[in-house]
Amino acid sequence: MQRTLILAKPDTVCKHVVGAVTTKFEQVGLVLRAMKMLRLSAKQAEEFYKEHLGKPFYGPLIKFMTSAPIVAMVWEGENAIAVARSVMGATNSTEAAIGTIRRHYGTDNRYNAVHGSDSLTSALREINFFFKPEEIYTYNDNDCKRD
Ligand code: IDP
Ligand code: MG
Repeated sequence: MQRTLILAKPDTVCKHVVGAVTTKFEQVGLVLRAMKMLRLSAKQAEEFYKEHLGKPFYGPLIKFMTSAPIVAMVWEGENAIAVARSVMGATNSTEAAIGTIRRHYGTDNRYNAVHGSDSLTSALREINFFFKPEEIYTYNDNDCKRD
């Protein structure tokens, strides 16, 4: 089983579509293991996106990511990283495939609704960035069956 870190970005929160976005991941069979709302500080956003330091979109990206709260989530499943990226669609919302989250809820290549880890290494780093081990929940479907 693989885990991936997903962020509902500030545009998703401000448009009140966190639920709709979350549903998309549930619909492809991924399982929610952790979730929290928070507002990134500039320092946190800079650290999170440090691989993009020096690129022209870095400054505006930090401004966008700190403009309102986000919702961080850990989703788990077979090939969770690739599955989540495929549900999300391409970085530029206008080029994302029809039916994807970014095509539906994003606006352009910055305001693109969601973040998703792009590799196993990033997923590990990004999950640890937002969650302590005890904030990630393992459970199975039978745990909440009626007696
Ligand atoms: P990804 O989110 O699809 O993995 P990355 O290349 O890792 O895309 O870029 C991180 C984020 O930076 C994107 O999700 C988007 O918000 C923003 N971004 C990427 N490329 C551009 C661009 O060319 N213009 C403006 N913003 C961009
Ligand atoms: Mg990326």
